[in-house]
This record gives sequence, C-alpha cells and structure tokens, in this order.
Amino acid sequence: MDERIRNKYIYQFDIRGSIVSIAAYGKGHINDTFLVKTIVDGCIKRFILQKVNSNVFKKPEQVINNIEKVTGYLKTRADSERVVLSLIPTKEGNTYFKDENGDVWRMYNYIENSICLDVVENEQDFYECAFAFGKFQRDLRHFPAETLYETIPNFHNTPVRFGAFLSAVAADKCGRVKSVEREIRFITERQDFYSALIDAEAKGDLPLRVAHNDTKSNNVMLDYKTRKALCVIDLDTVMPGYSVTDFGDAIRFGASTAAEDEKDLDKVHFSIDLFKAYTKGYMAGCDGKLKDTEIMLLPEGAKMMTIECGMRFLTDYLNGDTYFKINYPDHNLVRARTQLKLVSEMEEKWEEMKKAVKEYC
Ligand code: ADP
Ligand code: GN1
Ligand code: MG
Repeated sequence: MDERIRNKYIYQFDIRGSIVSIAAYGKGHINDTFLVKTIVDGCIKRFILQKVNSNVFKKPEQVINNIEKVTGYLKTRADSERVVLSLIPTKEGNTYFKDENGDVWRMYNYIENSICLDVVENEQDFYECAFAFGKFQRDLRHFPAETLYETIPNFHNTPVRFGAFLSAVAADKCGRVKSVEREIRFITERQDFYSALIDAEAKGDLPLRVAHNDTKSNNVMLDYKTRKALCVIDLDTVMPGYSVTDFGDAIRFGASTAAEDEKDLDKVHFSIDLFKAYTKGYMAGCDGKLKDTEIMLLPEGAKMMTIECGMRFLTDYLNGDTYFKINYPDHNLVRARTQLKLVSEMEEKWEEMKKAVKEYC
C-alpha cells in the first residue's frame, strides 16, 4: 500500500525533495489519513495526506471547495502559517487529486510542533480548544455562510437523524434490536426535545452561521510546549449551521471523563467543571459576537449533540456498521452507550449548566 500511495498519490502533489516515510495517522472515524515525511536540503518536512471518504461525502469536490473558501478567508486574518490549514496544490495546480476509483485525495501543510488531544487532560487545555473554536466562529462571522455547499444534507438536523434511527430500528437488518431495547427507549422517550434548535432558528433566536460541525478536541492543534491553541483542523464538515451545535459537539466529546468508546460506563461522567471551562473559553474566543438568545441555548446544543451522536452510533450499529470505522463488532454500541450516559448526567446537572451560561448574556 505504501508503495502505491507513494507512486500514485504523493507525487501528484507539488512537494519538493524525496519521501522518507508514509504512515497511517490519527484516530478519525471517517477519512484515511497519512503522515508523509520528506527530506529537502537535509531538512525533514511533513505533510498530511488524506483520502476523503466518498461513502460519507457524496460530492467530495464540494468539500474541497468549501475548505478552499474558508481557509482562503481565514488566511487574510492570520499572522502565521501555523494557524490556518493550507491545501498543497497538485503539480497541475489543483487543490485535490481524483484517483482511478473516483476517490479524492488532498494534502495539507503539517502544523509543526503541535499536539491534539483525544481525551482532554485538564481544564486549561479544554479552555484552549474552546478559544480556538470560538475564534474560528468570530473570524468567520462576516463570511457569507450561504455560499458554502451543504456537503452532508441535514448533518445536524436531529429530527431527521431520529427518523433514520427509527427506520433502522424498524428494519432491524442485523437482528440487534432485541439486545438494545433499553437504549432505544432512552432515545425515543426524548423525541419532543429534538426540534428545539430548529424551532429556535424559526423564531429568530438562532442565526445560521459558518459552523465547523466536528469540534472534537482532537480537531484543534495546540502548541506542544505552551499548549496554546494554534489551528482548527478537520474542515470537511464546514457548512452553514449553528454556533450552539459546534459548542455542543465539543462538550459531548471533551467534557466527558472518559474516551468516547470507554467500555466501563462507571468511568464515564459529564464534568460540569470542564463544561464551565469550555464555556469560558468559547465566550472569550467569540469575543461577544454571539446573540444572548444563542448563548442561552448552549446547554441545549450540548444535550442535542450528545443524544444525536448516541443515536447516530446506535443507528450505524443497527444497520451493520457501514458509516463509522469500527475496531471490533460492538464498537458503535459501546460509543452509543457513553453518549447516552452523558445525556442522563447532563439532565441531572441541567440547572447548573443553564446558570453557567447565563452570566455571559
Ligand atoms: P478525521 O476526519 O479522520 O478525523 P483529521 O483531519 O482530523 O481526520 O486528521 C486526523 C488526525 O491527523 C488529527 O486528529 C491530527 O492528529 C492529525 N492531523 C490532521 N491534519 C493535521 C495537520 N495539518 N497538522 C498536524 N496534524 C494533523
Ligand atoms: C466523525 O471524522 P471524525 O472522527 O472527526 C463524524 C462526526 C462525529 C464523530 C464522532 C463526517 O468525525 O460527525 O461526531 O465521528 N464525522 C462525520 O466521533 O460524520
Ligand atoms: Mg478529526
């Protein structure tokens, strides 16, 4: 595989020097990521090569087009090349390369001397992630969101996700429904909640903005020495959306005391302290640019993204694991269970969450 990647894909891109190594990289559930090292004039240079998942992104050219627009815009506000992703052009001057199977490959500059966190280790690091996503929101606030393609229609439309979940339950393709009745009940009992954000948008309380839509802590690169936020990465799902779902997705992933796929649910807790740290960082990054009605909906965003992700994992489990990459047969079920556990703890701490965001209005 390495040989094939080397000859067929890497050399399509306009990079100098010779290739030292290529290795699978990162822990994403969707794309295939490779770290490419080259040597130029005695110096090692690194790049990130990725194959866009064409099962998930049906129009990968539109994904790249959104990324070009957003990174181009952010660059006009950036003071260093470590703070914005740059697409490396192909030798033909394109921003991606399409292989013989129709798969789209692209290459990014590597953000040097950086780390990202699969599990948040402390409040300060989480504050930094929040600041980065808040700043991303602030920097893009005048960008015309409607000019971006909706690359995955209804991506965070929870009622639509719930409909897909109910269809998976009804079809029971793999005969797994019987073993997850408790989880199904948990999700169906909360169905009145699922239109809360869409209703708020209709009322004018929630503006449509440029949303990142995948605000996991491992999508922010921090400087490895200072641990200050450098750069928001993983821009595939940048689309028109809500600030509160970006906030919420970060909380569901990062304000947990355990990994998204922790099997021992006794280790999985929603941390109100991490929630508060993220709120503070997000508000500082947004720098007063959110509406009060939006701020008041941040807890709804957190609960919505957590239950939505839980139902997405469970839907995929019921459908036979065709969407998210899995490492073992029950992986999606394990992931779904952590999300539902977090939702129930958010419900217990609901008033505290509401109180924590109120001070920013
Ligand atoms: P996925 O959609 O599969 O999550 P990402 O774009 O987030 O893919 O990349 C996977 C991982 O690769 C990231 O979590 C990060 O560790 C690393 N990575 C991606 N882009 C860069 C970059 N430009 N510089 C440094 N590391 C990167
Ligand atoms: C996927 O690619 P990755 O791992 O950053 C998914 C997100 C989910 C996340 C759950 C395009 O993100 O929506 O929240 O897994 N991305 C897509 O970990 O579906
Ligand atoms: Mg990622």
